[in-house]
Amino acid sequence: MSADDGQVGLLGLGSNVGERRSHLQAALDALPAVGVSVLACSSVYDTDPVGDVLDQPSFLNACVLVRTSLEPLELLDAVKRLERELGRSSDGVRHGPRTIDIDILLLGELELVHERMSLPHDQLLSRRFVLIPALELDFELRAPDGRRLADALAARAVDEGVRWAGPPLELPG
Ligand code: PH2
Ligand code: MG
Ligand code: MG
Repeated sequence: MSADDGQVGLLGLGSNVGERRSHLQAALDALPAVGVSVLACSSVYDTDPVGDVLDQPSFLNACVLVRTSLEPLELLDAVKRLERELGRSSDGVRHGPRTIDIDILLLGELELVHERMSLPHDQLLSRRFVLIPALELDFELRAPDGRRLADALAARAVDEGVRWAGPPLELPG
């Protein structure tokens, strides 16, 4: 099976510890070796922390369009392995600081509720740090139920700061 098979997915990358942009780049660079082709990457954004832990450094976030033949749980295992290899400790606070976070936001039109993951990602439509880079990649993106990401962004209060912080990461060779 060639790398052109499979389906298009959307990943979210985040880091708020150390050399944040280097951690995002290292994650992108590691994807092809685990069966995930990188099609495009958004600009990088500096974003205010959201969620349960607000008192932590700001994040760099980006979104990545990928193509993969991996099944959802295989893809989850692959990104969790990469997170560990890139230095993320497994004992961190939920929603707390992390060297690298790789989230599976969309995988084709799949809808899945599993104890280990949901597709689409349950925060896909509610976080500006996801919607803004995702829409930069494709303004027509929709959730599998047809809801437009652009409409979700328009409906959100401009309360979470999201600031352009640099050009797209380099696509892996
Ligand atoms: N990730 C979280 C919790 N909060 N906030 C921002 N701005 N960016 C993130 O990537 C992020 C977060 C848990 O994964
Ligand atoms: Mg996350
Ligand atoms: Mg995660």
